[in-house]
Amino acid sequence: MEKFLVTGALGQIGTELVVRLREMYGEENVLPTDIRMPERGPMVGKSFEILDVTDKERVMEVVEAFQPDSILHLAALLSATAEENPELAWHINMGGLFNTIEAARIYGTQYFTPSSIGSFGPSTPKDNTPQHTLMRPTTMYGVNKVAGELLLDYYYTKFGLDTRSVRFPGLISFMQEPGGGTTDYAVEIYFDAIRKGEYTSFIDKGTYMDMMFMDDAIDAIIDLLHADPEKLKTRNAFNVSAMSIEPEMVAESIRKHIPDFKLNYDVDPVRQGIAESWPNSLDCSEAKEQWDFNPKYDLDKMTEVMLKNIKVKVTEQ
Ligand code: AKB
Repeated sequence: MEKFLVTGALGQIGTELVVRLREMYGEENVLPTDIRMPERGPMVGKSFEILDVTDKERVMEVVEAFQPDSILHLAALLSATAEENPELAWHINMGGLFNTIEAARIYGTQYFTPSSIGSFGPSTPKDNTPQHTLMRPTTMYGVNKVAGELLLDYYYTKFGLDTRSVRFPGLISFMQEPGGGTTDYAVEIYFDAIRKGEYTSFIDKGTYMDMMFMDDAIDAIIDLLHADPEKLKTRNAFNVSAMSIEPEMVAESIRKHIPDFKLNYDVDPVRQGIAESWPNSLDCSEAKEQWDFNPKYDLDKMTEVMLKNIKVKVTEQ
């Protein structure tokens, strides 16, 4: 049975990825790690390691002890937090990536880490952004993501490391709210729709960004990890997305279930600036051609699942 080590396991992606991997491969074959122990949720009381990815010695120790087949490195600061503290972002995002990819090289594991739409910048073509194009981001997060993509290519070419990655758009989930991202409005809006019947968006009307429901994101990671290596020509990161949306479109979709839902705006100039430097929509054809990327959720289907599950969550609280 394959074994997976996950860093940043208590984050938005890790929370759902660990559950899915454990369902597929068994609890003993998936080791979640993070800088703190889980206090609630499905990881409580199961095997878990405290791991600060900037501590190289400890990264090596945990990898050596668990002997994973794949390292899934998720620990990172998101775009808005990284912009508030660029030095810390460099330390965590680049330090963590370097230590974990080195561990993958030394212990001969497969390596996955997500890139992002944040790797693009204002000079990138905005619509149907190609897989291979200008990448000159103007945020620290974007600089980290481009450097990360280049490292994945470097380790693949120089050391033959089995590197795999995707450029994730905003990820939308009800299990774990994100923190510090530019696309977070698209998650908050659903929680506030249930809790308050209204939402004040920090991203302006008409600002299009790519998004994807978390189920599709988890499928994408697992499918890419198992894709035939012979067919993978892209080793830095594949464009992936399920929808290109802006706040009014999400509000309209919510109103199909909550007709009185109100959307207000109080635009945050920092996050708005970041959003405007990112693409409106991505061309995902290489992911479709090389490993059959095929997201299942469009906006309305996602809205239905989000509202239903958040309602249950909020009622139980
Ligand atoms: C963020 O907004 O920072 C992330 C991302 C798109 O990488 N969700």
